[in-house]
Amino acid sequence: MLSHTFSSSSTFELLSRKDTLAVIPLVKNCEPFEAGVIPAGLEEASSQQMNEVWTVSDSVSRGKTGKCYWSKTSDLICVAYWLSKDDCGNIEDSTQRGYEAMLALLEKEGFIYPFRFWNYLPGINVGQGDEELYKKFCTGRLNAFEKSGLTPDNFPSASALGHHTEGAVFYVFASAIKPLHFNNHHQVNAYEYPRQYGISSPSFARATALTLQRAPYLFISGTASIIGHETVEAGNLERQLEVTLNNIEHLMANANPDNCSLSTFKVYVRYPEHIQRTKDWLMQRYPHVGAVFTLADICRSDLLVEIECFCR
Ligand code: 3EB
Repeated sequence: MLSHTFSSSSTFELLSRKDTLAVIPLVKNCEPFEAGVIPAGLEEASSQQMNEVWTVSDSVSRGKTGKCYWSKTSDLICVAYWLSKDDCGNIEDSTQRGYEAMLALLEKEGFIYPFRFWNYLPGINVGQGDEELYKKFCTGRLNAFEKSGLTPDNFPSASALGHHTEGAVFYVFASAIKPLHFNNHHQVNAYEYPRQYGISSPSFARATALTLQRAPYLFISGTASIIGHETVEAGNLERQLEVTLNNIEHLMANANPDNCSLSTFKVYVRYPEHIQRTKDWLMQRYPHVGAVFTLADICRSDLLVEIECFCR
């Protein structure tokens, strides 16, 4: 059983539990510390002490191989890889190297199916046109996927956000059994976005389903106010929330083979002044879904909010 919870307990206490796969403290630093903890540079929106916790029912082993920090059970591995401030000076090459290292470790450990990636980068919207940092990250990621033989129909679900500190982190969940990836019929497949969004399209699926030890899960990628390939409702927070949740509901209805239910939201809000309105909007409509709110830059500068989901 995999579960995703939010806890204000200390990171050390959470890590001391044998069934903790990963703790993601929502803190400003983005650097490795010890296997199983992933400081990702993302701040909790109201500066509360908060950790995201992924818990399993087996006992977890943890370790470090080269620059990869990992934790695993018999059917699931989590691997994290950090870039230093200097590495981020050449984000394209550093991303490619990082992804290659993670994919090589997955292969070596026998978890050959990456199914969910998170990417947190500094200055994600810095640079004009094709020079934007996010777009260079996309090229590095695609190069690594192509070198490893991963084709678009096998691209995993993902989120890619900007934090406000130095360094970057990528982390991935991977399985030994093949997951099922889905797209959203109301959106152009991300890996087929037209040229105007960059030299290399973003390499991710909209949602990924998999069953571990007979329990089904659905991971929904970071989802935003995009229809077709275009941002809609630029400048309007509530309408962007509506389109975003319509996209999520479409995936719940059409990309959800085991009929999982929404369990948690991880919400990324660009502007601090939008936090309360975002919380109010979601609390009114989804009171039973656990949610954590972070301040982050979304990879298109006209997007105000992005939401990812874990369903079980
Ligand atoms: C979008 O739908 C919004 O590059 O890994 C969402 C989720 C977005 C993942 C990624 C980007 C990524 O295009 C942005």
